Parts: sequence; C-alpha cells; structure tokens
Amino acid sequence: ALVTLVMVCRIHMCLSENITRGSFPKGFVFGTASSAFQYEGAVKEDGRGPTVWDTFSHTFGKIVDFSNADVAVDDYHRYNEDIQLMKDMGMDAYRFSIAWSRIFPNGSGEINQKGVDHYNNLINALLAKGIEPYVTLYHWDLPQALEDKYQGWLNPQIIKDFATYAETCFQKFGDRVKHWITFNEPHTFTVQGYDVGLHAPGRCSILLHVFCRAGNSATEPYIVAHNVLISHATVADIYRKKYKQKQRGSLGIAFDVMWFEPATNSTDDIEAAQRAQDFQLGWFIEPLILGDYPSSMRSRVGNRLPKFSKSEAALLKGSLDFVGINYYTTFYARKNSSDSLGKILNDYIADSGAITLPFKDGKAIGDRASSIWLYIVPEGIRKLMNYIKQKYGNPLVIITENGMDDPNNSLISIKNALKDEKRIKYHNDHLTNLLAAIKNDGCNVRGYFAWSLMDNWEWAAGYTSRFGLYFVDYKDKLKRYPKDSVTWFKQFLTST
Ligand code: PSG
Repeated sequence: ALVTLVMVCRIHMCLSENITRGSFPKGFVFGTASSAFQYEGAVKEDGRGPTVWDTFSHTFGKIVDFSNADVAVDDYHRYNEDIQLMKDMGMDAYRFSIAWSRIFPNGSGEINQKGVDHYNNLINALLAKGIEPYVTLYHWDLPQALEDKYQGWLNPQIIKDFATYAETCFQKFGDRVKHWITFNEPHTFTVQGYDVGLHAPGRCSILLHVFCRAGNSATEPYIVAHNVLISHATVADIYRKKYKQKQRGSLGIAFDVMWFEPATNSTDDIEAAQRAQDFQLGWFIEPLILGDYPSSMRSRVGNRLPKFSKSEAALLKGSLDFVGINYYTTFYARKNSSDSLGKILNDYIADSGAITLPFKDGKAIGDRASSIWLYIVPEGIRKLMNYIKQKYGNPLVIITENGMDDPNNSLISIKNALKDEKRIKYHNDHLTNLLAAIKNDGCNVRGYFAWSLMDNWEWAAGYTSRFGLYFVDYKDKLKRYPKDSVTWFKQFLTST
C-alpha cells in the first residue's frame, strides 16, 4: 500500500512524502481515539443511567438510519480484544471517554461501583499492554437525570455536578491516568445541540421550531458554552490544587477546529475568515488562555453573550496544560454581505457575519469523504498549527482526532471495503503537513490520535459512516477486520 501511495503521489505531484515515525520528535505520541457512547453499547448494564443521547437516538427521525447505540460496537465487553488491536498496530496511546452515567447513573448522588470497576479494568488492561490512557471526561453523553432536573448545560447548577464527577475520576483513576481532557468539542455540542438541533438534546428555534419543540438558537448556545467553560476551569482548578502534584498528570480540552481559508484576498473575506475562527476556536480558547471572549464576539453578540466575573476570568485564564485539536477539514470563508438570511435564522451561526462553505465558484476545496462536511485538505492542519502558534503563544498541542470516513455500503464486499488507500493517503498527507509544522515552523505539537480505532456509531449519521482503521462487520457478530490503513500504520510506526 505504501508503495502504491508513493507512486500515486509521484504522478500527481501531491505534497506527500514517505514520512517515517523516526522523523517525529522524541516522545511524540501516536494513538487512536474513541468515545463511550459510540463504542460501548451495554447501555442498560451494570447500573448505567440513561443519557441525553439514549433519549435522542430513540426519538423517531433524529438518526438518519433509524439506528441507536444500544449495542454500538460492543466495546464494553470486548475491550481486551480491542486493546490487542491497538497493540498489533504498535500504538503508544488510546484516547477514550468515561460515561458519566456509569459513574453517577443520576448525574449526581450515589457512585455506581460497577461503573468504576469497568474503567479500572479498562485502564489496567491498557497499561498492561504498555498503552497510555488519554481520558475524556465528557464526550456528549450527559446523564438524562440532569437534563430532566435542571435542563443540563443551560443551568449553572451543572458546574458543581460536573466538578464532583470529574473529581471522582481523579480520585479513582488519577493514580494511573496522566492525561485528562475535560470536554470533547464544546463548539460542536453547543451548536449542534442548541442552535441547529441535530444533536442531543435537540433544542433550537430556527425555522419556526419545525425541527425542535423548544429552544432559543440566539441565546442558548452562548449560555451552554459559558457554563461549559466555567465547568472546565473549576475542574482544572481542583486538579491543580488537589491532585496534580501527587499524580503528576496534565489536563486539557479537545476543540473541533476547521481551518478557514478566505474565499478571495479581499479585506472583507480575510476579515470574515478571522471572525469565523473567532466564533469557532476563539469562543472557547480565548477565555481559557486570555480570560475573555474574542472582542469580535463581544461586539457582534452584544448582551446575549454572558459575562465573566473577575474571579471567573481569573479561574479561566491559563487553565489548560495542553490544547487538544480535532482537525478534519478546511472550508472557505467569505463576508456575508446580505443580512437577510441572518434575520430569518436569528441564531448563533448568523452572528459571525461570515459564510463558510467547502465550495468556491462551484468547485470543491478538496476531495470529499463520506460525511457531507468532510473535504480533504491536508495543508489546513499545517496552517492551523501555525495560526495557533502565532495567536496564542505556541501552546502545547495534541491532535486529539484526525481521520476520514467511507460510506457504509452493503453492496461492497468486505474484501473491497478493507482496501482504504484514500484513508492511508489522508493520514500520510496530514502527518506530512503536521511534521512540517513541527520541524519547519516550530509548532509545539506532541501527539496524534487517529479517529478512529474502528468503525462505530457516528451520532446523527448512525452506522452509515465508517471512520475506522478496523472494519466492523455489523452483519456478522461485529467482527473486526484490519483495513489496509492498519498495515500502513503498523509499518509507519516501526519506521526509523
Ligand atoms: C468534528 C469536526 C467537524 C464536524 C464534526 C466533528 N468539522 O470539522 O466539521 S465530530 C467529531 C467527534 C467524534 C466524531 C468524529 C467524526 O469528536 O465523536 O465521531 O468527529 O465526525
């Protein structure tokens, strides 16, 4: 596969080299990533409480293939086998998430010992194979009990409950877990969950509530983000004061970040691209690094954007040991010169005054994967790394997700589905650009996690999308098969 790849690139002159693991800095970590709700299944086992995603996925019409994640890829039972798959590839690390409702079935109150036991077993099994755990505390599976009790992330009461859950994880697992990620993609779950309503809890007001029973797309995303940010800072403070010295770990967060390329070199479009980035990455990273929202958000969102008190700002500022970046794609940005669509929608998305699209003059920005938003633009990761370096003082960055999906097409034989040259090229080209960002540009990047170890349940897209390095046969007992990308990673990870 590697040979074919290199040949293809010779012919097409793409920026893609025969990279080796040995050319990455010493100590650079390679791993795969997953999340509890997309992998575990066993939703009613060992005392797990229901989550907003159980509710949402069982609501008719929310998931494109009418599926749910009751079984998912059954990793709750098969984690030993799955850890062996990582080991076979030569991976150093594994990023997974803990399901809050397995530890606290009601979100708060009694601890469920069986849930604690499960993650102890998983962590110990990883360490026994020499694989370093990177643990996400929140990958979107809010305990339904907290949604019912006080509307979940809309209520500042959640800060205390999240802090108790997080501290419980530090107490139970922190002797062995040295890398904590508080939140996965706050931007995605606030916007998808509270502006457009395509993710749990499915709230929105756009288009006259046709899609959502309740919500306010102009205010709720900002309220949720605010409570998430303060929750992160509160937990970071607890970790630093009570656990960090003894446990010697570090704590960060994972952001979903597209690169935005100005559609033209006009000042209008360059400024629009900057605003789009402020409303995506800046919204979350600036409070955590600088102590407040970007000024472009303050001026455009006005009094719908909540304010931090002095003590909150102090708590937020500097509350990251590393910045996790989930990079998949790049879009064009241009100035939204007519206000009419914004007036109709009246939501967070309209506030930036930028239109972001993967097309220009009818031409796509890159080759498309299966997801409608995933266009392949490997240079974007290098540009993004440089942007973060320059704008935020070269913080320590870990690529917490990078990957692409193929459609789940039942007409394709398994044998052919395992031939994933496109995925090999995707990882090769992104790693090439990442290496250039590190070596040529001096960006401080220390790790790379492929999304994902195996095919899994892709939220609103259900089982229609396959992001895995391993293929999962949904028609035959969820058997796992290595795609060619597994062979590629295996070779890459031993190359000097
Ligand atoms: C990430 C990035 C974008 C959209 C969705 C995600 N983007 O750039 O437009 S979701 C993210 C998530 C994980 C998903 C995976 C693939 O953390 O759970 O399965 O990426 O969608």
